[in-house]
Amino acid sequence: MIFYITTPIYYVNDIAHIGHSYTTIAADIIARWKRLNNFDVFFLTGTDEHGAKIAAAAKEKGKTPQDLCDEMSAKFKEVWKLLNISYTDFIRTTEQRHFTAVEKIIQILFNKRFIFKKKYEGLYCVGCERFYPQKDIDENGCCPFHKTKPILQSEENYFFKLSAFQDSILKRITNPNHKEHIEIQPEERKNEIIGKLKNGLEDISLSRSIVEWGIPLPFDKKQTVYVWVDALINYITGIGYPENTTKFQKYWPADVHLMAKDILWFHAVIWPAILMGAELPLPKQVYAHGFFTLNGDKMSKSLGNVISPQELVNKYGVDASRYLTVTITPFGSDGDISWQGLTLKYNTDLANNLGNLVSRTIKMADKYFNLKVPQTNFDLDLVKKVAGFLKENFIVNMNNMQLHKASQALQNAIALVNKQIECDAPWKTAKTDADKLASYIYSYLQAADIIALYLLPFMPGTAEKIWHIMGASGNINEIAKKYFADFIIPKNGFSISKSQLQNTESLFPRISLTVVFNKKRLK
Ligand code: ME8
Repeated sequence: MIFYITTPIYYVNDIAHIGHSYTTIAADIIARWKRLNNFDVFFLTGTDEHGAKIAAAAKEKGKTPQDLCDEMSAKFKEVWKLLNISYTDFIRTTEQRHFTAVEKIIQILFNKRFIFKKKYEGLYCVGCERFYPQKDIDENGCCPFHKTKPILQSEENYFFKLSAFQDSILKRITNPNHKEHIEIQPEERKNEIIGKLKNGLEDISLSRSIVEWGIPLPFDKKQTVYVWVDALINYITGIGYPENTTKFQKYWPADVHLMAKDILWFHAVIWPAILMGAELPLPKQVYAHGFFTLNGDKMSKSLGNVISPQELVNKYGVDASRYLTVTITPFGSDGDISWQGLTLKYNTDLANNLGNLVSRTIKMADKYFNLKVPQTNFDLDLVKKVAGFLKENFIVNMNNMQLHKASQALQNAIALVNKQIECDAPWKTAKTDADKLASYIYSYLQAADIIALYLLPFMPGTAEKIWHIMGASGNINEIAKKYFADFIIPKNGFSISKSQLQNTESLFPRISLTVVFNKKRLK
């Protein structure tokens, strides 16, 4: 079973912020989930390094564009390492392999007469790297996204006959039975795309004569390939196109292109048109999640209100940052975030719910059995309940990219065990029935074990830590793969060691909200 997932390739004019890490962590969670389900996963991310925006950023910093790209793409890689992102490959559009792929695709489109020369005048937003038709400019004459005035540019460019693909794209998006169906998610964003498609498609400029920092057109070296066309092709370069046919055929078409709604149009319309023009299969799904705002404002460096992944990690640790980033808003919808909201969720879900379950179970094992819990008359009821609940509520949501719902199922499963502990009141049983007490605590350990397996995609380090703390036997990843194949509850021996007791305390220390209400950060 093959699974190919991509993130956008990010512009290197700036460093990664929480918006970029949102998409990348989400893709990582899905990639890890698929691996646990025994898929052969290819997970591609990378950096978008050409175009006017990058050239301008380099000039401003007094660097060559290539130096800026080298420096910034290395920074993106560092952030992904920090966040434990398990990508298969990291593509940079300045790599030779990408030049080869772009030249090949452009030449095919040219040979098939989908490219023609035309004089064009239009309003160009460098921030978006695109021309805007007058009707899409806002009432202040600005780009609807960047709120800056686009520049009137007049050029003789090569154009791509996007209009030729209008009907075929519409059919492929709207008809789920089409053999080349592209599923656009979520539904409301699909409807927006359909609406726009029905209004008609205009041909788009495919080259720039005034942008030097790009890939020269194979048939006219005075012009460079428009950065968006260049960028989209990364999805096939990354899996070996055109030179490694075996690898390319193994992974293409992509199962999911993941991104935010800002760039859905490029992925849902322009990319399929390029692929159709080149007679290549279309991606199976394009998923556009929502946009984060911070305390009600668009995040931007100029407003000074950007949350960086490093800041998050400093405050919450790696796994909690992964968890909070992807679960703080419903996946697919826009959402406003704040330090206060993140910390509240940290304390509720991680310190109080998950951390508490692990810590109280281990403490009881220590207090009542000196960490050696006897396996007498072990009752599986609670474990079966937790396992059944997760199987029913977690998996379906993961497979539908409803990450916030899947994580909520996990929280509910943890709460279920915590509630059972309250209800059993083992501290009372301790006075009367040692066998029953052992069976209680053993069942909490077993239930926490199952929870750790499901926690793996979201919090790989924490899941492994919990596994170790509980002294569960075997490699958690291997056991999880087996578990998700047949759902037979692993019968673990627990050999908890004294040294692990401290680790329990440090899993998720509570964070005081006063620390978060740093006046400088809040408006
Ligand atoms: O658009 N909320 O790169 P980019 C949620 N190079 N997600 C956000 C976000 C926010 N506030 N801000 C950014 C480009 N993102 C092109 C892509 S792909 C062939 C070329 C995430 O650096 C989200 O995934 O501007 C969004 O689509 C992407 O970063 C835009 O990254």
